[in-house]
Order: sequence, then C-alpha cells, then structure tokens
Amino acid sequence: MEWWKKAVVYQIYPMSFKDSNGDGMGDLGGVLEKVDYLKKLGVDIVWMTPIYESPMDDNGYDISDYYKINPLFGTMEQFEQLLDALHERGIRLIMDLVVNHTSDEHEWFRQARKDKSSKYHDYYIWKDRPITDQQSFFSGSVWEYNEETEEYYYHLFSRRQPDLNWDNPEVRKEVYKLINWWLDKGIDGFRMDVIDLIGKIPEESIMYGEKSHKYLQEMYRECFEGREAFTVGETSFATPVSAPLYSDKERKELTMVFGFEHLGLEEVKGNGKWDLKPLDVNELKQVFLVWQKALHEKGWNSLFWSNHDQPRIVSRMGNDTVYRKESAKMLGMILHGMQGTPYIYQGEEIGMTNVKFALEDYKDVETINMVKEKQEAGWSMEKIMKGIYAKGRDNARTPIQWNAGKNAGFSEHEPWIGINPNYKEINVEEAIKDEDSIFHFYQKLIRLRKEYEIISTGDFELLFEEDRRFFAYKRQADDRTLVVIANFTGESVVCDCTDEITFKEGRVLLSNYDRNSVEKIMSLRPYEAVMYYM
Ligand code: ISL
Repeated sequence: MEWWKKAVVYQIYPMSFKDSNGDGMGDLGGVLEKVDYLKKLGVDIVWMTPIYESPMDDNGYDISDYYKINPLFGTMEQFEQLLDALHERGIRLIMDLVVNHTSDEHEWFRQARKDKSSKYHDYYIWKDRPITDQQSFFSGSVWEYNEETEEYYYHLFSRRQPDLNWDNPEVRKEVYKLINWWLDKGIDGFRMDVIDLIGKIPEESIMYGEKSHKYLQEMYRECFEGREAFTVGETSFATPVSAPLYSDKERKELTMVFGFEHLGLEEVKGNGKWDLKPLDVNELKQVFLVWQKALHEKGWNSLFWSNHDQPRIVSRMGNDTVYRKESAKMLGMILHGMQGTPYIYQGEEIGMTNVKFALEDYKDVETINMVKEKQEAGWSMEKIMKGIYAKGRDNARTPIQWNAGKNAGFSEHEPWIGINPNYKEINVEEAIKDEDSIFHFYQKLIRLRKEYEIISTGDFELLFEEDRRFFAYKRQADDRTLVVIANFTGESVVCDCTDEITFKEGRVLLSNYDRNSVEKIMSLRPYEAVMYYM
C-alpha cells in the first residue's frame, strides 16, 4: 500500500499559528517552535499555506515572487531549518501552489499591463471589452479595466489576483520550473490552489475539465514523474465523476483531490455561500456515501471538515457550548473512520470555535467585499452578520490558542486579527494536560489509522441511512468489520441495531464517553460516538 494511504495531514495557516518575532503575525520561527507539538499529535505531513513574497491582498494567495519567502514570515534559511526539523521528526512538508493566478505585483503582470507587445502580456487573459457578465468569487465583475493598454484583464478572485493564461505554453513552462525548483529543494509535494480552474475558457465556462486534465498530465510528466512527491488538488468543482479522473494512479495527474460537496449543503442552491439553510444530516450522509463509493479502488479521497476558508466544524455541525468536547470528538471519529487521507486544520485538534466580531474587526477580503455587495443588494445588516458568523473565513483564521496567558500565548504583540475570547478555557496547554481532551482523542484517531488497515482499505456502507439522528456506517475488508455509530443530536437516543447490524465478538476501539462494549439495543448519550472492530 502507498505510504500516504495511512497518512494524516496537518494544515498550518502560518499567519495565525505562532508568532516568534513579536510583530503580531505568525511566522516560520513560530512553526519551528512547535514541531514537537506536531510530532506529539502524530501527523505525517504538514501542509503550509502560502509563505511566498506577496502584498497580502488575499493573505498570501496573491504571489509576487514564487522563489522568495515573504519577510513577514521569515527568511529562506529559516524555511530550510524548518524543513530539516520536520524531516528529522519523520514529518513531510508540502507547500501551497497558487498558479491559477499571480499577484498584480508579480513582475510578469507589471510587464504585461504596461505593454501589449511584451511577451508577458500573453501570460494573462485580456479582452477589449468585458465579454461576459460573470462575477468573481470575491464580488464584482471578473473583468477589470487596465488603462495602459485600454483592455480588460480577467480575474476569478480579487482584482489584485489576475488569472494566468494556461493556454500559453510559456506560462506552463514557468510553472513547471518553479515546481521543480521547490521539489529540488527537498519539499515533499504540493497542495494546488483551485487547480481545476486552469482549464477555463472565459467565454464559456470556468470549469473545463478536459483541458485541466491535459495540463495536469503534462505537469506530472514535467515535474512529478519518478519522484515520490505527494499532491492534492483543491478542486471546488470536482464531482464523484471527475474526482476519480484526477486521482486515478494510472492517469498520472494528482495523488488526490479535495471535494467540497459535503461543505455546500447549508447553502441555498444557486445563491452563493452566504444565503443559508439548516443542514440536513441525511444529505450529508448521502454525499459521503457517494464519494466513498466513487473513489473506492478507483482513486483516493481527501477527508476534511475545515480549512482556512471554512468555519470551525464544531460550531458548524456540532455544539460549541454545552457539548463542545463530545461533539468535536464525534465529528472527528466520523471523518477519520472513512477511507481517504484525513486533513486536520490547525486548532481543530483542540476544538476551536467560530467567533463573532464587530464588523470593523474582520480582515478577509472576501468578507469585506461581500458586505458592500449585499448592502447594495438590499440585504439587512442582520442577515449579513448572520452569514459572516456562520461562514466568514476569519472564523478559521483567529490565532491558535496556545495557553491562557497574554494573547493566548500566540504573540507578545497585539495580534493582526482578534483572538477568540474563549482562549482561557480552550487552549493547547489545557488540552495536553487533560487526558480526556479532544487533542488526545485526535492522537488516538491518527494512531488507529496506522494500526488498523481496514480503515484504509475497507469498503463503505451506511447504517441507519434514513434516520436523521444517526451518522453510522460499516467498513468491511475480508472477514473483518469496523463499525462507527454516532448520535448526531444533543439528546440521548435509543439505538436499536437489530435490523442494521449483528455484533460479533470484538472490541471498542474508541469512544467519546466511557463505553467499552456495544449492544443490540443501546442508549446513546448526546453526540455519543463509538468505533467497534469485529
Ligand atoms: O472560500 C471560498 C469562498 O467562499 C472558496 O470559494 C474559495 O475561494 C475557493 O475554494 C478557492 O480557495 C483558494 O483560492 C483562493 C484563496 O482565497 C483561498 O484562501 C484558497 O484556499 C484564491 O487563491
């Protein structure tokens, strides 16, 4: 079995992880201070979001030089030191590859916007007029006027993130060059930002799979063939049909991709991410079922509840007040019991929660642009704030709460973004002290994946498929069975397994209460979850 089939990834958003030089912003020195923490948790891979030179219009997803470290985060020497420190501990490091677009301050774009005859002009996408009324992800038209050339350039994200023209072979060559440069430096792979969009045809559709697949295969040949690198595509538009195409080993594209279907179920269809409706647990179960089946032996799943763009999962699908610990563990167990590679977003392992800031304290470009747009569209402030509390990206970007001390132990200085006021109760120091903490539960989840091959290999079947109170499933490999049964509600419920499953002699591998046996009829406490192996 490939090594990554038993691996667990930890995502670091460096700005908010740990500050080492007292400027209020997390940095490489801060990550270096915490490598033993990562080792203690037991993760195999660290994915670090962008640390390259950037004007930080989108917190580093706007890169102005792919070969330089942003001084806000530190130096290249510190980067190399960190890479060594992780490797010494048997942890691999993957970097973020943001090549759908660059910053408007990248040298290529500076040249491109100045001069139509520059070879860099064709590195980007230009039209004489806005040829569509398509909206960018961060509000406003995708077409932005450029005075110098009297043309419009195309940007799917902020206007300071012009899209690269992937149809230009020179662009692709530059991208392959930088990938190889970083791989030669010793990093272990990439998470590829919005990589399913590189095949876009602006006149028709932003999702044009055929071309994306073709370019990814070319990239594989030029960069990854013969290397043991790990790649995961951020593919917001991947479906159970396209995900196996991206991740089928034989096709030589990517190791795996992120599917987002399970995180779009609270959105009113077609209205974007801010218009919300309550989650239907049965829909959630169906989405996982379909993806588990679609990729079983045909590709590979990424398993994730959160990242730097998503709200905190315990606030989103659990209960972040009375049953914070129980529900955070329950959600962890459901996800980590499936087939795929789990990703833990920083702070998830201690059950960090969403925040409610005053409007002026939000920093995210997406949130700021959205407020303007929705106000103009006549939304009430109440509805807008409700959206931000539930879905705003800054929920995931508050500093890691290391201890109950000044600024939660994150920095000596006032942090760049507010700290969640609950840091006195919820912090790493507390979690490590408490044997019963979410941290120790995650530690066990990571260990179980290594000890029980069935977690990586078994097939997947839902139990209690129609019953909204439960999220339960069965994994099967040869004559062994792994069962996960979770009470997805805040009430005690009776779980009658008579028609669902026959328990054989076996053992409880993990419980978020003190359960050490299972029965045909059992009462499950609020958010109780149990993993049983037989
Ligand atoms: O979070 C989103 C908007 O609500 C998503 O649409 C998100 O923008 C999309 O998944 C792409 O995300 C990635 O690329 C963006 C960057 O802002 C995100 O942080 C990154 O994860 C542009 O580079």
